[in-house]
Amino acid sequence: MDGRVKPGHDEQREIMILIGQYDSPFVRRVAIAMRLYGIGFEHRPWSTFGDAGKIAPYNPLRRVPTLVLDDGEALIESAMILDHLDDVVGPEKAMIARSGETRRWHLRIAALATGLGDKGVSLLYERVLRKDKQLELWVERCKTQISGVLELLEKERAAVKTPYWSGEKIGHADVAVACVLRFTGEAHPALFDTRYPALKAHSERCEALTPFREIVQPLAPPKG
Ligand SMILES: N[C@@H](CCC(=O)N[C@@H](CS)C(=O)NCC(=O)O)C(=O)O
Repeated sequence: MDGRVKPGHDEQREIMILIGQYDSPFVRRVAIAMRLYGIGFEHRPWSTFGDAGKIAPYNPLRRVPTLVLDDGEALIESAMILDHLDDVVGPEKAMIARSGETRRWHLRIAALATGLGDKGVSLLYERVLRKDKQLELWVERCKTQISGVLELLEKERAAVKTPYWSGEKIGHADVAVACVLRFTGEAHPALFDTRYPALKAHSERCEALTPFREIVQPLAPPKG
């Protein structure tokens, strides 16, 4: 007995449960990594707002993704979930280098991408939840942060000549960037426009892969 609460514990169940909708770039990123790793899961496409009460027992933050392990332990935060999945598949199969400069580089790209996703989600919530009372200071800040990251990622992706950031094989940074680009394009089309050809090509390459084509959901923002 180690004190951890395991709300999803069920003797009968031996499969993980991924909570969250695929219009979230964070949930989609985790689901695609699981598919690429060949890890089966049950999907609960619960909405963070409409189904908050269902999510709460697993994650009091009422956020997604939340991954319920087969022993009922609930993992939160996409980076932590992926860290666990990497552990499950082992270093040979993991979609990131085990250590060193290459790992740091890819974690940085993924952090820029997920940070961009955070700002895109904030900006979307501001638009749909605060409607005519949007705070201009916050809106402008989010837009500047989003454009700043897109410009940097564009420059860095253009400098990488291999099919993926990590070379010939797709890695976590590639998936994170592609999921966040799709979300940004749907939520804020004026921000992800023709100024980013290398990122557009990256997005198209990833979106053509079967897991990306199968694990997808058009954006359905919360209604205020
Ligand atoms: N840092 C989190 C971000 C996840 C996130 O922002 N999820 C959104 C959906 S896209 C959410 O749960 N929003 C509801 C809320 O934050 O209250 C992660 O990487 O898992």
